Amino acid sequence: MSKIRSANKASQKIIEWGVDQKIQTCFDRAEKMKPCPIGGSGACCKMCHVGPCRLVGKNAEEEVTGVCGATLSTVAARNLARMVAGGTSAHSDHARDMAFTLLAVANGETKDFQITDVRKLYRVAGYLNIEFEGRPVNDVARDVATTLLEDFGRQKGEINFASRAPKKTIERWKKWGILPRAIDREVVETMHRTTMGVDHDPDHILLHALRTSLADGWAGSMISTDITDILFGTPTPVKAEASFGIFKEDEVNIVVHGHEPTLSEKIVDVVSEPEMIAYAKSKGAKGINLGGMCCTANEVLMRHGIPTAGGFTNQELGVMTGLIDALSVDVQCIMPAITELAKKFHTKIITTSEKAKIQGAIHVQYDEHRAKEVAREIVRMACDNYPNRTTKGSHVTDKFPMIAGFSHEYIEYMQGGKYRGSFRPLNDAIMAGRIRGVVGLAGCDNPRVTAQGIHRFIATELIKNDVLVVSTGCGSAACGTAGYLAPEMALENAGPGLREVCEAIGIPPILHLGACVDNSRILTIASAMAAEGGLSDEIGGMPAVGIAPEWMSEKAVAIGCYFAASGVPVIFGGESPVSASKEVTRIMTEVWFERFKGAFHFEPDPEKILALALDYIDKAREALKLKKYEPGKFGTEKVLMDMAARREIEKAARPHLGF
Ligand code: MSK
Repeated sequence: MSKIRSANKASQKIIEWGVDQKIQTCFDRAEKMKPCPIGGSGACCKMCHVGPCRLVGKNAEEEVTGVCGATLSTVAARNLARMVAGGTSAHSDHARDMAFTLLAVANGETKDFQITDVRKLYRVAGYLNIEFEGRPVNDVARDVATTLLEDFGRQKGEINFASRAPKKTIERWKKWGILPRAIDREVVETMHRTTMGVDHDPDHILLHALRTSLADGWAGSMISTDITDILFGTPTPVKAEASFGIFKEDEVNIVVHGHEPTLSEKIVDVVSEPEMIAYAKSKGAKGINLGGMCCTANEVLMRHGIPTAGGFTNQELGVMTGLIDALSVDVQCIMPAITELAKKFHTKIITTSEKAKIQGAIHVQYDEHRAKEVAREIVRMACDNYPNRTTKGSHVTDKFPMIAGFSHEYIEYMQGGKYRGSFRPLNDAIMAGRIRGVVGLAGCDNPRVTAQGIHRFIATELIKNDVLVVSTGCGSAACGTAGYLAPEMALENAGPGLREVCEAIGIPPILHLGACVDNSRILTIASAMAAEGGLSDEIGGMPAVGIAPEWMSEKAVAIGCYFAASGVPVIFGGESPVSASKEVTRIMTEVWFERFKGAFHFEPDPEKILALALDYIDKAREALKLKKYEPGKFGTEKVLMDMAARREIEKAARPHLGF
């Protein structure tokens, strides 16, 4: 029996098969490649070629500096700020492409995309003070795209969507000078400030890291989420399946992997075209089966119920099933190792973004002006490759049913229907102690721990403790591939208060909100809860916590920072990338909490992550003078309106709606 490297049984089976076959994966590489303790703790400075300097030793914080005199706290703060800049760039460059696609649609430059959700377009136009009544839809879309594109390059002023935050939250940002001007402006300034010989005050550096991260959360990520909803539809609950059993032995299996939804949306469209199916059949397959991986999976899962094979650590294992005929990748979280691995099987790895090529992959250039044509080319390549499939591979059949598709709009709707939707019932349930608090469970899965295992442990323990979990990214994949995103399975574990609320509305206690850019939905939900009243009147002070127990990406660090700056205490698993500096650790936990009511902790012990999260939630309840949480003992407020009652009201209001 080999070591348990993934908590996902299907993943573990494939890993064990790989060990027998002497096939190397990220799990083997993680074991061989021990993290550098100096870089890993934030104590390595390689900003210039006087160094690199290693600020190590017993009293390094007090006694050691780099050749230029930079202290350990300066170095650690600079390293963290650069991670934030990297993460913000990734989410926001994705958002830029979405804005250009919307502009191309509005200008009639592409026939392959349309505006699917006009209501959402109008909602976003409303946030931007763009007139929409009585105007042609494309004119409104053009104004929305153009206005949002200003959020990238504006030199002075404020990002547009900052106004969606609660007033008090905005006041804190202004007081501490961290309200972002524009995405590119803040990222460039981070790179400038952290280059050799510029900003040396760790607190000052970290404040700018927060400003940059806010440009991610309240601009880049929020822009991406909103435009994706406008173009492809705002998600509503949808049934799907998860894990490697989604692959079909007798069909052409195509997997979309990465983050950007534009090409994958078109692949979704073309796989059901009769000519494509006929083409697959001409190659001996019974049809075409589309699945996803990582966050591109989350995008097409949320809107179309396309099944997911899982998150980050499942990508190589997917290839090792021997069943994937084409793996089409776009950007972010794609391991370059997949091309070497694919040589052992028949899988074609296809890169599609002009920003991302991998040696050994076939490159098919995506172009939004001929998106369907590109999608068809990829599907044909997969079909052509089907006859090359051998029996080689670890064919696991496990799969789990799941429900995804919980946009913030749907969460509002499910609490009262189309005409009475609000966050009142959720706030009431929290006030009464039926729901103890809310946790955003986000972030990657990681081969340095038992992959997916900490997500699953934390998710189960939280719902047992009556904490509602909203999840995104590979955190959702870890829950989905365990069967936790099915109402029945998860409800067996939920505490009595949470179970009652979930049963009344017919939802799982873990709500899949989407891809990692969709953490912006959590900001919108928190703002709506603040506006609803009865809890905190700002995001800070809510009984809410963010947890990323297996994070690995710079994007996760940017997310952690924008939650902290918005007022949410955040706990990440694994070793701290700033552990070398007590001062930086103190600023990110104590000082940020005093200023923003948010904090950023790193805690490798899953039990301690859980205890710290519950402690934050209980202390927030106490500060808000809410009923003390006691399992099974609730206040007397009304139970949420159930689905049947909601339908009755809506039928009476508009019989043609047909909900
Ligand atoms: S894909 S950033 S491993 S969540 Fe968004 Fe997953 Fe983390 Fe990539």
